[in-house]
Amino acid sequence: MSEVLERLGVARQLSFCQTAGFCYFFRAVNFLIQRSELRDLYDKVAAGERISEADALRLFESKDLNALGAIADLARQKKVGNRASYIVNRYLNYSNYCILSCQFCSFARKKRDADGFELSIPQMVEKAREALKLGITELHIVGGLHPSLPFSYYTDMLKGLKAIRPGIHLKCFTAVEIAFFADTYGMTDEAVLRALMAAGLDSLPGGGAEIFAERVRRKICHDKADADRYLSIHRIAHGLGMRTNVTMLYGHIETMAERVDHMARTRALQDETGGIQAFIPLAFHPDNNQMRKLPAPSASDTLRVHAVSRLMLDNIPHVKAFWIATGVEIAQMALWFGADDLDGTVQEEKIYHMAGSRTPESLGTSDIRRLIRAAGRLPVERDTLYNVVTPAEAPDRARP
Ligand code: V47
Repeated sequence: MSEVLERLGVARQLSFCQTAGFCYFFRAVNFLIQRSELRDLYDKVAAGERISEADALRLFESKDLNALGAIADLARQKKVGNRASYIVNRYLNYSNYCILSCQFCSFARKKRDADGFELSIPQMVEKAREALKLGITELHIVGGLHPSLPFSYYTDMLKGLKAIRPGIHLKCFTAVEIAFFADTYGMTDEAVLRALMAAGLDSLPGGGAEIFAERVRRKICHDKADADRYLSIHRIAHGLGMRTNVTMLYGHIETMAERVDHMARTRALQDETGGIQAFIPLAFHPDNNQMRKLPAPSASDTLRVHAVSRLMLDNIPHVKAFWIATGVEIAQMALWFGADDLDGTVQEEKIYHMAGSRTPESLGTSDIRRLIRAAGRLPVERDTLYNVVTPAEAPDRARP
């Protein structure tokens, strides 16, 4: 057993009592797995073999949530050991005006709506300046597909933000926004990415993926860039040296097979480029949108999605639990179901809160570190590229 703990990189940090506790824990897991219908998949993952799409479907359909969690936790441990990361970041939306009409969206507004907004570049810069005082290392910036802003708005915004702090990481614009810029301003997707990178763009967030299956896209976001275009833009971004994330919006009309298909398409792109840093399951929120008759996904479904993501996406380094989407408590539990990262301090969030999220809009670093420790993990503050900013040994007090 001590060999196993050594391999997982935790033995040196444990007292004798903790080591004994771990031994009992591993025996209990072993007991549970030996009796599970998923035992062959545990053996497969333990041997470092890739699970198939049929295996992933079986995992989704299994009632044995404990065994699924144990298998995903094994895969997570092999990747990152006992650490769980978080980032000190700020979300910013430049506008909620959008020409699309996605059925699940509670954020988008038309120009005629009284509660539409768009921020000027000085307003964006001011919000970023305030956030920098709180120690953020990343700005995550997205908006709707705005009907009339010129392309220079986006490049000037990036330049303005870099001018305040050249080292700040700008993770901005989903692949859907990139496709829209290309179509609107008569540019190729690559030319858009190159122009934005020259202005300061560092990486792409994962939004806009929803569910890749055409059947679902036709019903919930028929006028949005399709899956091939989304994946192609990520492929181009990777070719230009950028890292990206991929998301999956789950818990609405998609089937289990469509979830697996979404993960399989993501895995295939990652085999090709290696440029995806994190996969982020996003729990559907039904308030104030056209799919409000659907229930929100259950806690067990959320845990299952994180676990299967970890197991299917063996080539993606991180699975992020976005606590604003899952709820804080379930995000913490997801750390035992394959997730190794909690995003983030956030500070201001509109997309989920307009759709009914009841979480706070922000978590302090001390809160996140305590959540991670209480889940039995070592909290590590990371930057966008997963370099360590604050190690686990640092005291759990808030940064200025
Ligand atoms: O693309 C919109 C989703 C996404 C709803 O890359 C909804 O690090 C649930 O992409 N219920 C935006 N989801 C958020 C996003 C994200 C979040 C955290 C981290 C990262 C990252 C990216 O939110 C949209 C859409 O898929 N969304 N409306 C809703 N009612």
